[in-house]
Amino acid sequence: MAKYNWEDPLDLKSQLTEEEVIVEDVARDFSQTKLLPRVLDNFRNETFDKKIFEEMGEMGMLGSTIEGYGCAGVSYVSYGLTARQVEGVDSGYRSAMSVQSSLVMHPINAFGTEEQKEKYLPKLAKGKLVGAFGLTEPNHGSDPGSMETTAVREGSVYKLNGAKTWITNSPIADVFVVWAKNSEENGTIRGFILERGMLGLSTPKINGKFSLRASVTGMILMEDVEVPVENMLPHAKGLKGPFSCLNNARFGISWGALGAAESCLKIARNYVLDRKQFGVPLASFQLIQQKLAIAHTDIALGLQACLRVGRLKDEGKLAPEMVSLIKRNSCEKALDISRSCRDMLGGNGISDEYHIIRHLTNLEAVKTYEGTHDIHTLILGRAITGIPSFTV
Ligand code: TGC
Ligand code: FAD
Repeated sequence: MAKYNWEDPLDLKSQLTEEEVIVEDVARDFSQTKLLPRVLDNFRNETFDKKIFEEMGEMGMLGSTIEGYGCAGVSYVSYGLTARQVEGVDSGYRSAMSVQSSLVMHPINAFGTEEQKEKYLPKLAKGKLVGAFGLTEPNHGSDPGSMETTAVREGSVYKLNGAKTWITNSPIADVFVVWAKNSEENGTIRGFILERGMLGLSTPKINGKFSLRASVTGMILMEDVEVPVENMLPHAKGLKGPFSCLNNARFGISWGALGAAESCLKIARNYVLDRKQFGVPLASFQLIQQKLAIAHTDIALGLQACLRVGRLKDEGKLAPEMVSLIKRNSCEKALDISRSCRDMLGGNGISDEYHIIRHLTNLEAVKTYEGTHDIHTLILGRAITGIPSFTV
């Protein structure tokens, strides 16, 4: 009979390849030694240390699934395990990594020319360049198909006009993958690579977030920005382009959110074993044990689902709805877990010294970005019934 290991109840580790175990160990070590010591300061002061990109680059954590161009070329399961470890420290750091890897490097690799790949990918992989992804607009979040940003061809350039908002990394980014409607093609959505310094481009920071304070978020404002025609991504046409990037990022979030939940559970478990009320440790009470058991079960089942989807993705058998299923489940469960772990710490639960409240407020945004919880519900509803219910 096997012995039950509460830290890995369904023996996830035994289902990983040797390479995946090593990748996760490296990511865990990096996250605990390089990220954890910074997080309280970054979160309290709403700052982000740009050096983190170079440090992640040195560890092969940026664009890690890409083959060549200085990237590690590991499996999507490895990418998920890395997100799990990074988000175990803070969702904001995972955000920075996800955007660079899935939303900037992936579209350049999948839809770009050889020249674009050679120009941008090696520097993005090393964290020498920082990227941002502009899809959401002030008037169009869940419905990016209605975007207003335009690209108008004038000789050797496209002129871009419009505004993108809630853009991770934008105030510190060097390179921007921006989606716009191309007037030459009846408003077909196309991706363009913009660079900091282009005239008419500005990236104001959004201040005052109560969530993801260790990640920098801003806008991308474009007023007649002249983008050379060779900066258009030639192999992405229509919404499929940005949506296929979202499949990768949402997959990483599914693992990451559960990484944050695992951290909350570990902190709460230690706390209730130590803290005594009514003469006994809190961990002796049945109501406390029930909270731990629910969190523990949801994490174990959620991780198994992420692993299954990762294996299918690596085998080229992924349907995008599978990603909606795990993104929706992981974020909802992680948020519930963070709330019940916060509760187990009583008053101390609201202090950032104990970390759980930070994860909790982060997970509010994680549940919203990359498709809100309800949008993923509707994607699954459409798949089940065949009836799209996004509009009346
Ligand atoms: P719909 O008609 O369903 O589809 C339009 C075209 O796109 C194709 N498609 C996909 N392709 C690949 N992967 C997917 N997941 C796809 N989903 C759809 C589809 O086949 C179709 O292709 P074609 O050839 O027939 O034209 O589109 P719709 O306009 O009805 O929209 C449906 C809806 C609501 C599900 C979609 O718009 C949606 O997912 N909305 C949510 C928006 C969103 O997720 N935004 C994320 C912004 S980026 C971000 O949040 C980064 S945070 C990062 C961080 O900090 O970690
Ligand atoms: P809305 O679309 O206005 O939704 C508001 C509410 O209405 C939600 O509850 C939603 O579920 C609901 N709703 C909307 N449509 C329907 C419907 N059809 N049926 C039922 N309910 C509906 N975007 C980027 O492009 N790049 C980034 O890097 C990026 N980073 C982000 C970082 C942060 C910290 C945050 C908070 C957001 C980021 N986003 C980014 C934007 C994010 O993707 C959007 O916030 C998200 O898609 C939701 O859009 P919205 O905020 O406009 O909300």
